[in-house]
Amino acid sequence: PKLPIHTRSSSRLLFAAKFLKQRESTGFSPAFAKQHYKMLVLGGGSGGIAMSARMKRMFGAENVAVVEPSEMHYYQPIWTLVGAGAKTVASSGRSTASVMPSGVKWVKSKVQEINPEKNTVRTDDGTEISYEYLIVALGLQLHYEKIKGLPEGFEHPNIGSNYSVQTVEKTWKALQNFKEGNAVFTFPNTPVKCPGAPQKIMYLSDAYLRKTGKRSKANLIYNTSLPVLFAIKKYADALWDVVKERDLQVNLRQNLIEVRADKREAVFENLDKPGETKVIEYEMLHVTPPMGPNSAVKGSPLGDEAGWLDLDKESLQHKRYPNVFGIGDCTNLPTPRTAAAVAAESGILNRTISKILKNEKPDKKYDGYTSCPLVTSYNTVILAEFDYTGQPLETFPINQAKERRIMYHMKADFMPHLYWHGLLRGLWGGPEPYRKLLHLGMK
Ligand code: FAD
Ligand code: UQ1
Repeated sequence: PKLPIHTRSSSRLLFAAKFLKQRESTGFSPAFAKQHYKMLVLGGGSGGIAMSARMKRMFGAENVAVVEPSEMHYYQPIWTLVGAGAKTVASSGRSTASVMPSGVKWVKSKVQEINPEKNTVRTDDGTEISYEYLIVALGLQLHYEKIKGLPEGFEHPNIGSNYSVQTVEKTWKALQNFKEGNAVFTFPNTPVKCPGAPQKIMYLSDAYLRKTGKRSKANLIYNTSLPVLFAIKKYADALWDVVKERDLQVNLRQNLIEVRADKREAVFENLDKPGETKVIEYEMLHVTPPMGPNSAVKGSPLGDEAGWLDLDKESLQHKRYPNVFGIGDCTNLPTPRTAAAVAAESGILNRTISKILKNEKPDKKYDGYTSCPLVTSYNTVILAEFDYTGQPLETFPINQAKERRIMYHMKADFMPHLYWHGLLRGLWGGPEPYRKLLHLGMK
């Protein structure tokens, strides 16, 4: 005999519940799962967490979700000091769970596809998430594999890279093991995040080798793809003085194309003389990898020709999709990619979104503020700060191109607190108000 309708449907329900429970316990979300959020944030790095904290205040926690696959969140700027043995790698990381604003949904998977025509995002486990507003904060991608011999070359000693958590401690090992010969530092032929970092580690290595009495047996070489030491003249001039004073060799337009780690050879191409290459034998090699846009952005209609998120450089709103916004390293904003820029952008973007919600025009404009604390030794920093115009935009009413101890303490001791407790909680929007205060009464 047929079961009464209600019994049949309740047994089906029971089956469905069991099925879902089983899927949940294996960590698998079924392909048909669908979710909707008023505000969806892609990426839980510096920009993603800062914006999710701000969006929680604007939309309420239950209306905000962050898609981020990584269990750990890293404060990358400290890796410069980790590579030089001045900080531990453990101090750079906290669990993603601990930095996620409470009540905000953490979708622990990877963005596979963004479809701004349909206002949906698909993750690598097949879940489709729809949104009303989207913030893209996916960062950029490192491409060690674009250098012949890498990443497998990292299995050998004497080579390190401050740009990834897997290789940053290898820099410090290579430095400690240094006996005599060439210490080589590279800068790739692509945009990079924190463009000062590739040379900061050279200054720290120089200081370390002097401290340990090995400097006279070392030849420090900075091979950069760029035609300049630093893009902003005021700071470039100061850095050239440092380079001369410390007897460091700088070669412009030299691009690392191959590492023969077993023979400790690095091969560079001369970007001004196509086809001309040079092999340098090294005792220590620090690699800054080629970098490029995030593949999920590049593979979507949100990217510009090169694949960077195509934003209006003042409002941080997408150029073609008005309900899409972006922040940080994944964007095509014409200013160097740094956490300091993310801080300034987070304040502007918050303002832009609040205006859009009220059907008003964005008013506050991002000026391109970015900053690079150029660590020149274990106790000095040149604090570069500038904007879209390439003009210095300094917070403190002193000449920041001068090497200063106080700025080293700011970088090493104060910045991490400002990051974890200010930026990530959506409370630090960059130093602009303080700059204005500190320059009161001045020109
Ligand atoms: P990130 O913080 O890199 O976050 C991107 C997030 O997106 C990551 O969590 C990643 O897991 C996630 N993601 C990627 N792909 C996907 C996907 N498909 N789906 C879901 N999630 C995804 N800045 C300074 O201001 N000062 C400094 O002194 C400084 N020094 C630096 C030194 C080094 C060695 C390095 C590496 C960086 C330094 N920076 C510095 C730069 C700074 O760390 C970055 O600019 C900043 O973290 C950018 O933030 P973001 O949110 O754009 O990207
Ligand atoms: C900054 O805001 C920031 O983000 C939190 C950094 O990243 C670690 C920086 O390195 C710098 C320099 C700033 C700017 C802050 C001040 C106080 C000048």
